[in-house]
Amino acid sequence: MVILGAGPAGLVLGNLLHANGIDCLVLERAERSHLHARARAGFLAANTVRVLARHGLADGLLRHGTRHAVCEFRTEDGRFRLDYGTLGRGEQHTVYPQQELVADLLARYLDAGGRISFGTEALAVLGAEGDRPVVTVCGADGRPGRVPARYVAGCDGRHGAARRSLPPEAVRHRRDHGVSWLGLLAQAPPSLDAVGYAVHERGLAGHMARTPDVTRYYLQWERGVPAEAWSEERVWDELALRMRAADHGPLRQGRIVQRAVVDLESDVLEPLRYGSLFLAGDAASLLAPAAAKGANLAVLAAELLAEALLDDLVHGDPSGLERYSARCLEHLWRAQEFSHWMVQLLHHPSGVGGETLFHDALRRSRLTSLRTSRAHQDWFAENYVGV
Ligand code: RFL
Repeated sequence: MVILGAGPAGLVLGNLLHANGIDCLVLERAERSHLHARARAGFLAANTVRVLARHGLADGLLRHGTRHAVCEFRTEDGRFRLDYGTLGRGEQHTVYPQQELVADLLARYLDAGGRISFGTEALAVLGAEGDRPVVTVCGADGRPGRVPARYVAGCDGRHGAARRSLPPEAVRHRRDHGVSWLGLLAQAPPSLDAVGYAVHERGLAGHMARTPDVTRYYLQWERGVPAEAWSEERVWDELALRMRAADHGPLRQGRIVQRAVVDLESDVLEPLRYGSLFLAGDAASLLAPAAAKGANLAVLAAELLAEALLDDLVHGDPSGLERYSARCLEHLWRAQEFSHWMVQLLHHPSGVGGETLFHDALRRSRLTSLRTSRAHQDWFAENYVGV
């Protein structure tokens, strides 16, 4: 079994297969130190924690993660909080930085004797339509190589080799939300005890705790403007303005240690199986980060794929592999639908004229409904924490 990519999807899959006696090789383009430092997600859904705990992969996050169950909306019509841990299914997030999770999964896999080749870039998956595919690679020494496989799991993200190797008939459902964010990591404690979404006429500002000393902020950002364009002072001023700090309390500032522009795009590949090649995680579907779902779906897909592969490789039953794509797509589309709804909730539509006014009034009405309707709040909570 060859797994492309050592992110959450590839490492959960590798751990599950290796623990059940399947020989795996993970090919990872980056060095290990880079994976330990790559800060991305942080909010893990209750089901993600259950999946990881079920397979003994949750020790670190259960020990060091923190529980989170409140979000606060700040809008032109005032402020309201949703205690989503008491709504819907009564589930909470566990906040645990993605790079810590990846470090835990890597350590577990390597300690158990799993094989991984760092600094090795997969270039293409050849012969996926048959049952003896080959992965072409560029090794750490720069030399080309060929790695034969029985099955290949494409867990190498949206720009990986798995996607590039798909046949022309592969369908990519795609949506550009027309919005960009400047994602920031600040060396500063959280400013509020909730996820903060400030919907402002100048654009969204977001606040998400990561650790007691590190906080993620987002600023809606003009597309094409480089991440470094603003000074730290200007960034903090703008965050304070959009988060209405003058009314609701100051932000706890600190050094900005990471900046990246994210264009909000979503896509879904269909199907998720091409002969011996399977897609999981961001390689299968990219989710706009508005609803913090990507890493959660990556873990879920990895478990679904591991179950199907084990049925085939251990019990000789290939029916799970035939069902994998449909099962996974059902979860992906539900998450995409909620994520799309969140994008529309959180941003003023761009443009001028009657159509823009119409969409903006809808957005306001959605926020009112979310503030006042218990049924709507239950729906929100179930989808916000659920995968
Ligand atoms: P990853 O994590 O991108 O890992 C893919 C791995 O593949 C390697 N790779 C290759 N290796 C070999 N050959 C090649 N040709 C290769 N090409 C790539 C890469 O080096 C990498 O190690 O994909 P995976 O496993 O599918 O996991 C997906 C998640 O990382 C992603 O969905 C989340 O980070 C999205 N996301 C969030 N998700 C959440 O569930 N909760 C959150 O709070 C959350 N916050 C975020 C996010 C994503 C963000 N960015 C960067 C868009 C916040 C941000 C800012």
